[in-house]
Amino acid sequence: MGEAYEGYVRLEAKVDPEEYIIARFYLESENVIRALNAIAGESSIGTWTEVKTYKPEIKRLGAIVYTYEKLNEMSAVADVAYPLNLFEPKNVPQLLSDVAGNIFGMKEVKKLRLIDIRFPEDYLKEFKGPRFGVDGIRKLIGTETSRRPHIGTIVKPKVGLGPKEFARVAYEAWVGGVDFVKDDENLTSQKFCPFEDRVIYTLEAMDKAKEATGENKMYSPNITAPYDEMIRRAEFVKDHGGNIVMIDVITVGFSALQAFMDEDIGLPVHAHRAMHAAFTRNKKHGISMLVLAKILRLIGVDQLHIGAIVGKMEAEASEVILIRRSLQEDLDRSDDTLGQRWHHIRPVFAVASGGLHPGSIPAVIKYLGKDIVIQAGGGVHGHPKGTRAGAKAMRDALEASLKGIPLEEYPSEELQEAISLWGVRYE
Ligand code: CAP
Ligand code: MG
Repeated sequence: MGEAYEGYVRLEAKVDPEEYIIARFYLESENVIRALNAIAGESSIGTWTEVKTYKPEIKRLGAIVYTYEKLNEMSAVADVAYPLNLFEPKNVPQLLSDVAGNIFGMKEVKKLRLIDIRFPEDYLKEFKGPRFGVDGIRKLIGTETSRRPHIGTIVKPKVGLGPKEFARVAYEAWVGGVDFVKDDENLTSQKFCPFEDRVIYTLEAMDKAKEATGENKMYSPNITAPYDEMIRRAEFVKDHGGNIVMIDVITVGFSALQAFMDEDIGLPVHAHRAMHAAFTRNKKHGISMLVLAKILRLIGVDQLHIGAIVGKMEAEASEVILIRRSLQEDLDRSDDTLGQRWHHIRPVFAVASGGLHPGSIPAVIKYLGKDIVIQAGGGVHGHPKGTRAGAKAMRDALEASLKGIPLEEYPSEELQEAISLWGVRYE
């Protein structure tokens, strides 16, 4: 080991999962064993040839392929153990440069997908995880006892409304019955809707909506920007009485996200995952959403988009269910994963979004349970009677679903109109 790409496949090795970070890969290669050696070598201590600078004691930092299963002559699933000393504590960019770095581009592999990752307690302990998480956000809305799903909307059109129009639409949605209003991922601070104006008007509208409904509400402005500006925007939201912010967590980058969390600004973070599908979607190459979700829980986002199963975005039910579980539960190996115990790291509120409408709610709850924010943009503002009616239809659909009443039988004009337009999904 350490000498070119050889000696990393060690099926006899005893691997204590508390002493390694373990990564599970799917790979395709003309020579599976050579590829496994290349993957473990390049992602730890090796390179393509022997080097004169190598010292035997460096071997202890080498990754170990301790189990693999060939699916056919040219593909396999393998578990690779990375000694903890290979990693700098609490440095997610470094973690990814290691286990998800050069290896995706090596000639030895035709395809490579990081399917799963498992962190031992020693690695987890440096991270704080979500400061609010499921229970913290439930406290803000007042659903600690009912434990019902939260209903949200994204103001639509995605961009184009001015600050006052935006605030008016948000008000209509809150009064209609949603708990949570958010900016879209591509709305930040464009000329037609400057961030500060939008936040001021929308938080004023939120106060009025709280008074009108007697309910707590949340507004999540999108603070995505270069780092310093992101901090400035978060402080601005806080100073104006805001109670959550949204970040496009992939496009801002892991370094910015980690640093932002360490500022401990005191607001929960709604994580939008725009761009994730560039590397999560291909089932044979890239990084799975499960891995991404585990990393984001570690870094500490409080709400995370996971896919809606019955919506407009590609999402396989079994995968989305597993992602939801990994955000909120400990997993063990019988789940056909590497397992994960989360210790002190709090659960994350999962978010189902993308192409949803009132009629989607029974299916979303069936698949994803109640610790979920169910969001609809088009499915609220596209209601024939407008935003307030769309929001009411969402809330009525939630009530009906929680009471086990078929939506078609629920006495709500707004809901019935929504169903005639978009239908109902029970699964
Ligand atoms: C939903 C949404 C979200 C998607 C992204 C949108 O709007 O705001 O960005 O949910 O996908 O713009 O599409 P609609 P995901 O309700 O109008 O579809 O949640 O899977 O990351
Ligand atoms: Mg969006």
